Amino acid sequence: MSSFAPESTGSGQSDASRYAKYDQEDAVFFEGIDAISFNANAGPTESLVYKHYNPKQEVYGRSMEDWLRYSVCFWHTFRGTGADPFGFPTLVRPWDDGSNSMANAKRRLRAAFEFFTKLGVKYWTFHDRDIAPEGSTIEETNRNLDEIADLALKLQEKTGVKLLWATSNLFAHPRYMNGAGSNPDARIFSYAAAQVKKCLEVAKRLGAENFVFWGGREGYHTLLNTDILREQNHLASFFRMASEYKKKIGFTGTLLIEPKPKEPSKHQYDYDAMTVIAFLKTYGLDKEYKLNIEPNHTTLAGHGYEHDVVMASAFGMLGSVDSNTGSPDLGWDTDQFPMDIKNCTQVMRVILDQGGLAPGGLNFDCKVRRESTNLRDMFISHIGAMDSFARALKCAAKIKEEGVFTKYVKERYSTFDSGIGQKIEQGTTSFEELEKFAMENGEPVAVSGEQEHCENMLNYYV
Ligand code: XUL
Ligand code: CO
Repeated sequence: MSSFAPESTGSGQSDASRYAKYDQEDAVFFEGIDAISFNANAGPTESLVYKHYNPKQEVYGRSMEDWLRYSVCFWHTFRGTGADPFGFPTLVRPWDDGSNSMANAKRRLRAAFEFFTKLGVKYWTFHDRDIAPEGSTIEETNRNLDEIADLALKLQEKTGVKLLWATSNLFAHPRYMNGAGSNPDARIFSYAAAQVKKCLEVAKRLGAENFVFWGGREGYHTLLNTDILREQNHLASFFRMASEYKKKIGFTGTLLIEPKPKEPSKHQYDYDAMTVIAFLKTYGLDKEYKLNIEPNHTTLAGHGYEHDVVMASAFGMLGSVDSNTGSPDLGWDTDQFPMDIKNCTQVMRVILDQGGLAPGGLNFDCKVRRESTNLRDMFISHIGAMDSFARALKCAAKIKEEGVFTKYVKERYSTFDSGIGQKIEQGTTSFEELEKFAMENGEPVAVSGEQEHCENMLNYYV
């Protein structure tokens, strides 16, 4: 929320009748926008149509919708206001009175399910506090969440839209300013545990296929006041208890940790994929958790777009993807819709290689720009991103089918397939034997890495 902006969003007008029509069960929120269809021949100015995403079309042995498992996030698309540190909200939705009331929460949820349905997306994601207002006690907050979950369940059953994942917002409320699971105060640690406990129960009730932890405030701003070892020990205990409680209530969704190096904290413990994998292995939690990778976080960590997706998958830990992008010329989390086919293709290559993402998916943790103020921009942005990944799926499938990279990379490591290389891989040699081998064979000829050749090959497919 902006330091200049008022607390509430929307018009601030208290005329209840303006919103009353949206309280009806059969209310229409996106008038004039029909279900989005596929037309491969649509022209460049036609934006409310899929030109590549054809859900039932088979690609590389499965339907597009099976490979892609698209999901819309509730927080950006139905709680985003366009407010930034310099300006007021710009995204005023006709059904949203800007209040934190239960009636407003229900209107937003109904609008969301109409949106998912018209877009043709089968999954959604939310934070507990996106969908239901916080009360003045834990009991009141939980009652609010249960009442909204009742409606969510009804809407899920009516539309067939499913919950990809739920998560607890452990970063927005002032109580969490110094963290949740890594907070220096045990009373706040306990409060966060109570919040996650409830959210796991709700996730189970709504059939969530995963549950995400993103630790925006699990980190530090200065080392001068921070015991980093105790904080990470506590965080590991938090994750251990979450996993124990998941099993206790019979929730079968996968637990996922979403790495991010910084923002809002100066340094976040879940810095990037390899840091989280090392953390999980250090604390013996690597069988209980996988990773939800967001490429905009990867680039904030100073890596290339697909780096963390590749790393997590290589170690069997890629659970889901928050498929967005940053702006490489900016240094923060812009959460833009992914429109770069080459980046998307690199991600889809990994997903095909590991045989799919299920029970994870491609969740659009993306927001329209604060200048994109039309209701139709909500659709156009998602359609553009879905078409980008559908195109990427086709490119990646062709790359896999023709196998040029597989062959090229295999050949590059072929000295490890037999002889001394095979012994190295099998762990059956020693420095003494390797020294003897090196002396007998003389100076090895260095082989070109041929990066430009590889880049040309990629360009051929994209
Ligand atoms: C923040 C972010 C979150 C998580 C869920 O950068 O990506 O929205 O995805 O808390
Ligand atoms: Co995210």
